Amino acid sequence: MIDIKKKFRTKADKEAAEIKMLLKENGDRPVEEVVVSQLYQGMRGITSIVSEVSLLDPLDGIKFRGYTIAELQEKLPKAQGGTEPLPEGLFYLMLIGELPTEEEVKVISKALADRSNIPEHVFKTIDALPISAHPMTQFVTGIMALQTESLFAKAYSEGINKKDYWDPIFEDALNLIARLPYIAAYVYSRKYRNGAPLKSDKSLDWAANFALLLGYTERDFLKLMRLYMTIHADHEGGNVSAHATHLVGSALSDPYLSFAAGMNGLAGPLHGLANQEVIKWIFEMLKTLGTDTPSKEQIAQYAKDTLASGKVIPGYGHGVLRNTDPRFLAQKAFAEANMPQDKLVQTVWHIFEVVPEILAATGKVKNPWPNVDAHSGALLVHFGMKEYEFYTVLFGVSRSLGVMANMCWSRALGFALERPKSITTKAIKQWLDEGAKKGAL
Ligand code: NMX
Ligand code: MLT
Repeated sequence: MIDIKKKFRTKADKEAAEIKMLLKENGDRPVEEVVVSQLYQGMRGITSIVSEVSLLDPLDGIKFRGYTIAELQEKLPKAQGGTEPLPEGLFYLMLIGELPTEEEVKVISKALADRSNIPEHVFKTIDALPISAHPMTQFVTGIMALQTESLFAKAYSEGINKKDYWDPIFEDALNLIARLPYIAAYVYSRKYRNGAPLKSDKSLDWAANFALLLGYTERDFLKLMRLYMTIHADHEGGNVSAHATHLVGSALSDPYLSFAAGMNGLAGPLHGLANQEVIKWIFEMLKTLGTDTPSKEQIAQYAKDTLASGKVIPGYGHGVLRNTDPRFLAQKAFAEANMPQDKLVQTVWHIFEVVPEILAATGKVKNPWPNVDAHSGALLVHFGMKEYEFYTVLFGVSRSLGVMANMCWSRALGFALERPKSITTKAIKQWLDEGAKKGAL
């Protein structure tokens, strides 16, 4: 681990020097034009954040340090006898910027296993919530309770030099990633398994141990968890969970506080909660239609009725993507290989065949194609995890890999407090009037 940390510092020093030069030579150059409508449309398309660990292409989807998901599936180390990449390897790639060796992945797996102890008060804090509390509420409460362990917060209160911020941030990031599966599994057991004690095996890789903690031992479920934890890890810096983590972190809030903020964003139905909404929508459809094998015509009518009642079709559309999400396709390929006859999975595929055309016909939906959330639930249901309110917690555990790697970079590069300018409609009108008078607009 010491070597990986040193490697990170060396890479960060080099990059910091390059950024300094880039700013010296190009700091005044305009990036792009921002039009008035973008201010009212969630800043869509405004390039304004630097995140080094992944980049989203509207057509090709996410690339982690330049590698697509298909490339990661081929190039990242796998568990013995496994078919899917180890998410620890992706974390290494995001952190260091190079593909890891099997040995380096083992070092990360072991470091995470060694750091997974959780103080008792965290569980007691979760226990103070009613069982009925949403799993995301319980998960975030656990993360907040764990903030007592922040090494960065301690170091800051003791007067750490700003040049050294990255070091306790790095340690906190690793500790948090190591501990999250235990908090998530505790919430799952508490809410759905009568508080059955958690079983773990620290010799396993991070995702496989997480599966075990959740009480799932089937080999194919372990494979699914490795895939799931890899594909949900990051989606460049502007999505709500990554951006919220980054924003809060820019105030030098520690990784626990920052990640909790990101998770509160992930818990929204237009973002990560969409994975529960998808399965809920499908289950309601099956119930309404009285069948578990709806025809494409029935699905099409149900989708049209959903739109007519002023609701979104969950799992479809995206703020940046303009094509079928490769994360959807990776899950589809997993299902084709492992459960092609599953009725629910087939329904997901039939929805994929009919919904894009219906959304495109509205004339307003910019991306009628499925996103990552359209497929994930059906895979989980196949293995018996039907408690769909828990799905966003799984997404959150995976997202820690990307946002924590990014946070290490942000502090190592000394990124500034994020504080964009806001404006009133009155001020915009004034500016437009003055521009028109001067003939400038
Ligand atoms: N079903 C119905 N209407 C939609 C959908 C959809 N799946 N997607 C977009 N629209 C509507 C959208 O509500 C907006 O309507 P209005 O003008 O009446 O406000 C219009 O189409 C234009 O929206 P877009 O510019 O295409 O999408 P935007 O960038 O604003 O929003 C999402 C992106 C992801 C929020 C949107 O597509 C959506 O609500 N999808 C369903 C929820 C979902 O699957 N979210 C998960 C995203 C992935 N993730 O994990 O975070
Ligand atoms: C994500 O994985 O964060 C989602 O696809 C949302 C996004 O990128 O905006």
